[in-house]
Amino acid sequence: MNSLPKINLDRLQATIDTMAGIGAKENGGCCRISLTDEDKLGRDQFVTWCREAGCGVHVDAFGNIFAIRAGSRPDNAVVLTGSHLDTQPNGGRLDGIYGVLAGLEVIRTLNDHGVRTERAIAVVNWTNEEGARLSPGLTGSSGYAGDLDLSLARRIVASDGARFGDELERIGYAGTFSRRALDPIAYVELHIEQGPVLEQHERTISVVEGVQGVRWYEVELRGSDRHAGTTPMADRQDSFMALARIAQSMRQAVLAIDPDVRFTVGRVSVQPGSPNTVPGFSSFSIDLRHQSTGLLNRIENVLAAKAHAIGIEEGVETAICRTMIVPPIEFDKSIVETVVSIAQSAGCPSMRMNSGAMHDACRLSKVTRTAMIFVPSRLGISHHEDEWTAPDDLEAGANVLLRTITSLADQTERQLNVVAAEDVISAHPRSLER
Ligand code: HGY
Ligand code: MN
Ligand code: MN
Repeated sequence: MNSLPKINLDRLQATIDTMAGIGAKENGGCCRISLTDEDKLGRDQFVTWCREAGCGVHVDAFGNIFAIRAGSRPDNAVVLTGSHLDTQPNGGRLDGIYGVLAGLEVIRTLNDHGVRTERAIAVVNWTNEEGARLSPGLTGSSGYAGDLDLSLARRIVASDGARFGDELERIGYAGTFSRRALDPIAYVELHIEQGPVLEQHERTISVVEGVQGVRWYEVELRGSDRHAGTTPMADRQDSFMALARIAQSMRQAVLAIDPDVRFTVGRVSVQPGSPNTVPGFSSFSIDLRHQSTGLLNRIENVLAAKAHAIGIEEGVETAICRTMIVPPIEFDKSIVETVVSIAQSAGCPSMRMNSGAMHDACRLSKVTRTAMIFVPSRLGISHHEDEWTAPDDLEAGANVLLRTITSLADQTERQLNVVAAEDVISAHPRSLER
């Protein structure tokens, strides 16, 4: 394994820079929101690079792009890696992109050195991981894993009124590749941490053991439009004032249950949006995260109760709807141990951790052995243009990915199962539940 080649950092960085130029923002970040014109340009560039690297490129009905480097065995049991090329509105240049382009760099490196793996290696760009415009996120990976019907996905409406299915066709990425044509024996996703833990612990690599649970909600408040000057304050059904009270009281209640919960209101709509009309309709999104399903269930009831009670006080009708659920995930123990030993043998200071961010890997873990590798994020900043990771860390992460992927691509099914069975016996059970 030590004789394996190393990735080319200059090439990886140049590739990331070129991708960051598509949808570039003034402060070094990137806006390449899923299924926009910029997303199409980013996808086209990725496809060009993959073809130049000798890969077969395929697109499925969710717009997921698979670039496949053939192995020496004729079956379709590939080792899959990748992430997402779509960004947040004020996104960085690494969130998701690093994992996709490091996967491409693995293939380029194997090509440079004429390394043939037994199994094929595939790099995937999942559609709409972020869900910034078309909510919920993880759309492509959810569809691939069988968690989301194509007909439902195609009807997802963007915040600007566009539909997922129409937009996918518009940018030319509604494909026909069948999931059955690709049978991954493992999925390994490389990502930036997006939080401060690795930097605080002065480690280069995180071997990710699991991901906390995530739930998204939409809350709708219906009052009545009225004149702002003539309607006495006591006679109003002001949807925005109800919204403000509900959001505040939800946050207070959630933090009283557990200060470790993450509660975010990231999108608010107030209608009709005129300064001199009392707004009759308002809505807002909630992103809620924690490691315990039981606690998330409890909080969900509290959120519904708060909305209902304050809605009555304010004279508005309330409706709360859960739009996404990603349960807490534990990754495959055998691959986690493989990554631990590869990071050790590569001399990378590493640690195990759970992910605060959600990832396509959460969905993939339902259908194949899955694990993730993190590298540090400067000051833990992400979903911000200042997102940055030191070049040495980008290089270390990509080299650990290279070794992990090639190791899995050359293991037989029996070897994989033996490792898994040994782990079941020796591992200390570590529940994500509290
Ligand atoms: O929401 C998330 O955690 C991810 O960055 N999309
Ligand atoms: Mn991401
Ligand atoms: Mn993100």
